[in-house]
Amino acid sequence: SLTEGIEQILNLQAKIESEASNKYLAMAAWLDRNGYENTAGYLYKQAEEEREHFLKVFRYITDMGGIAVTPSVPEVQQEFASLREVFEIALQNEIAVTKAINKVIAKCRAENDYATEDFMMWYVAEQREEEKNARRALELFELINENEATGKFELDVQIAKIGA
Ligand code: OFO
Repeated sequence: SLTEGIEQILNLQAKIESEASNKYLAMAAWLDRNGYENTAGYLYKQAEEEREHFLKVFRYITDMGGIAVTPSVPEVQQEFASLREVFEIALQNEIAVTKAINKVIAKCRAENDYATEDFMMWYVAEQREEEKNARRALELFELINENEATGKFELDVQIAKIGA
């Protein structure tokens, strides 16, 4: 079973994962309509992965006898200044999600909920990977000049390979 505090913070995490999915979806759509079809595909896939992260916490709450609350759907950012800005925001979002996960784990420790702590370790590993990928995407902007004629195209191709 879950304490009230753990149930609450897990529902918050579910909401955060669900929002992460919507944020990637909006980014993917922006990329798509601006000609970046490879990175669009990459972020559509990320959107699906975040949806899975959401469902995984959501179902854990019910599996543990708690009440999983379907999160509301807030507005997300739809417009971006550039390809680079998309990935800068993606990295910031991933860092924020990692912090939220760390808070869940801190709460598990405070309440001696080792089952949930164990469950959350999967997310710790996942975040490590996702932050690394977002950082790698930004590194590519140091290697490929986005202001050169073929730079944007090359970045679109190379960034999309990160997640493959
Ligand atoms: Fe849910 O893995 Fe990133 O945010």
